[in-house]
Amino acid sequence: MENVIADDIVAAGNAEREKALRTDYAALGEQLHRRAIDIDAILKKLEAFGVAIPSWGVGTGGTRFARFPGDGEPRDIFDKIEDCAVIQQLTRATPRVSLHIPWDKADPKRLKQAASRHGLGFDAMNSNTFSDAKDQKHSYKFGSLSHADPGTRRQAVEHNLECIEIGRTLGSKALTIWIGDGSNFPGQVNFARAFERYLDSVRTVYAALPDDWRLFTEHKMYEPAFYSTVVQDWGTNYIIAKELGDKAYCLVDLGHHAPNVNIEMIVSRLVQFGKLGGFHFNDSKYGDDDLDAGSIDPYRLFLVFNELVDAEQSKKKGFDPAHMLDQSHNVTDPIESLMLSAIEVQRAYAQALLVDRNALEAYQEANDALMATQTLKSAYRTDVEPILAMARLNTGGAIDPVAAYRASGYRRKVASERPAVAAGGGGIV
Ligand SMILES: [Mn+2]
Repeated sequence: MENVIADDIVAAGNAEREKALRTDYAALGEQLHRRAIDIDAILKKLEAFGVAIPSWGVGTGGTRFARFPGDGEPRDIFDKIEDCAVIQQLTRATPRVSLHIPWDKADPKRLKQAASRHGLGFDAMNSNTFSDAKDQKHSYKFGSLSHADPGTRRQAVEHNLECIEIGRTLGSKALTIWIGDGSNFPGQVNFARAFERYLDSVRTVYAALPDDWRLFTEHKMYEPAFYSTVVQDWGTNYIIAKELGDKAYCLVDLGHHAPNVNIEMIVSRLVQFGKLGGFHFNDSKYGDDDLDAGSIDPYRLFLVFNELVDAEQSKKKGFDPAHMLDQSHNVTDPIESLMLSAIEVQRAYAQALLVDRNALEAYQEANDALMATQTLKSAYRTDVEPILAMARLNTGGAIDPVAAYRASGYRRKVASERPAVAAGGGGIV
């Protein structure tokens, strides 16, 4: 396996920090021991935990107003894989890349080689019927899988079938469908007919799914359509997964809900009825869906993981959610943002593992609201950084990934090798 960042740079940074880390880890271990928690068992779980990087996330995003390109942005999927390899090498938390077709279209053999050279695998495939590809026959201006015209729907279905075919050769095991279909004016679209057409289309895609694959459908409240959206919320998404069958699951993108919606409760419902497929992690403040995971409301991220750990520990049948980041970086180096976001997701998982579930249940049964919520808070307040850093050290990563990355000069190096790119995928789904 080929490391992109020189091993001696990572080793030098770790040597500087290892002693302090071991002291902090031992102190936290003692503290957790008093709470009857085995720190090494938590560490093992964290070492095995991964979240996928979206290929489009390593380029600078942009808004509908402007895009301000960064230095040394990836020019194609092979540059993107190299950037993803840096994130994985330093964090050891992102072993897979989630591809987007057609943005990442390339010879599958070369793709596979490029990824395995860096020890990376492929996560869910993402189709794109929310923008028109070059030379495509029918436009998606008025929709894709739910379009009024059967020819346009067929084209959108065929694109999804192609994504499955590409994914098969790459070793992917899932297809994620998000569509921008909807309307901007009351009366523009008949809600029921549009949804019926969507279901018809997606049934054809589902029928082509290999036996060991899963289909994830992703809901989003609005944007690009601003009056109505065909797959607008988790209720509609649940209906889709239910209509399609056992291989169909709902994907929850944290930024795709109205502000203040209780997302952890949606997660619980989907888990309870066996339809939680996975996540696109990010954060948001208003109606946006692109800020760095854990940057605005880390407590909410923790509460989501609290539900996931609850499900994991109660050994719910078929419970195996996919974890992916989906965010867009406008003012930071995408590699740094993605490294820290992956760590934020890990942190929420580690904190959720610390919840005393027996105590919590007892407080719930006794209607002790105050102590129940304190049980969550005491897990959330624990600084688990030594566990995360130790997991990185043990698996060959960097104790401080951003410091190692900056010391490596990687961005300066690729800036001189990669001519500036004007456009690129913007992390908009
Ligand atoms: Mn998404």
